[in-house]
Amino acid sequence: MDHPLAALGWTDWHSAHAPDGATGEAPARVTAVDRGRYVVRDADGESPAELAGRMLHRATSPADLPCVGDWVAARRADGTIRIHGVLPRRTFLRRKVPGNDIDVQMIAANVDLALVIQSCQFDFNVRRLERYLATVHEGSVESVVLLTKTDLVSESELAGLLAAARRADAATPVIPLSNLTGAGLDDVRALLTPGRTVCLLGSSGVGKSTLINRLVDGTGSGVPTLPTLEVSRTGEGRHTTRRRQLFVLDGGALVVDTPGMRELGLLDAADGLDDTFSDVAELARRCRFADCRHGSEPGCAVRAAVEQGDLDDARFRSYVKLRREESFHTMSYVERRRKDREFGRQTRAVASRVRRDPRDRRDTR
Ligand SMILES: Nc1nc2c(ncn2[C@@H]2O[C@H](COP(=O)(O)OP(=O)(O)OP(=O)(O)O)[C@@H](O)[C@H]2O)c(=O)[nH]1
Ligand SMILES: [Mg+2]
Ligand SMILES: [Zn+2]
Repeated sequence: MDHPLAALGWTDWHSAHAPDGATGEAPARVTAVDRGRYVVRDADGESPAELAGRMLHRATSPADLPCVGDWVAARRADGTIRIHGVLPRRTFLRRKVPGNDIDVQMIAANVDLALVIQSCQFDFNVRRLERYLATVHEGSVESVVLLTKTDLVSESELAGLLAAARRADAATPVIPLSNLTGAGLDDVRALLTPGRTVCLLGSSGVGKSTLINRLVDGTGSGVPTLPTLEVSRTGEGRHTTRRRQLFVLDGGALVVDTPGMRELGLLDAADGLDDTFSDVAELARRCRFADCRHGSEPGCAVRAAVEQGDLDDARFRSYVKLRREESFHTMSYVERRRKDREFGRQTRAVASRVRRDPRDRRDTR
């Protein structure tokens, strides 16, 4: 028999990996996060929730706190719901925190399928597509690319864009879509099976919220109509959606709308890159040196492929650039965490000394 929470995306994996909760704790799914306030959903419906103080205290990175799509251990008491822990994440979407800070930010968790969306009209960029797909694959999330606003380009332009998008990752299907005419909508609907969690990703203005509105149109669903821009020719970058949110569609699929992201910094995504650039990774296996950076090393199979025209030069350069960025962020992150841990050790050592010898206390002020 199906788990009672299967309709909300709970799987056998979650049953197998959930730790034994304390009595009175039950799993609930986070559907929205807004400046420290949470909304969770279980079989009884949606309710506001707050973090147990201990959780906030113990978190050492934003990634330790619940994000949309997370399953959490929730406890009801005195009319409020408190979140006592984040249950293991089967999959995740995350990025480097924008700006100079080296830390991870969770975009969503327990996502089965990411719809990576670009608009044919102002937004199309294969290099950015590669970046998004690397992030998605790093978190073990399946991907489909949607090219929206096909109503604004000619058939031959569209054919060119589709071919370019397919080259970003040979294993990821690409669906052309117009929210205006409805062309391609059935192909998207076919992906929305009951209990499947689908997250929409892409720049501001590509039509993410408009698509969700189209999907719930006329079904009498409990999902509210999402704010989008007035129908406009471009609709470029206005950041209409403000927060990530998970909705349950009438057909039973779970959809996460996200605000358009300006930056998608790669952190700890080497496998996701190699997965997306499987053609380059395959060639790299034939380089003379196992740690070849495909620069000036002799016997580099990747550069040889570029020279022979077997590998697109722009794609090669994109790979090298993303690899470099990824390893820089990852190294900085590891270094930062090491310092945090050392600092933690020092403060704990001082604290235990203080407990042993109260005279030491003045030193800790
Ligand atoms: N012509 C055309 N316009 C579209 C299509 N899809 C969306 N739009 C328009 O594009 C604009 C932006 O759409 P939104 O759905 O708000 O975009 P979004 O991706 O949710 O943007 P953020 O919430 O800012 O991240 C609106 O004016 C939509 O009407 C489409 O397929 N064709
Ligand atoms: Mg939106
Ligand atoms: Zn090489």
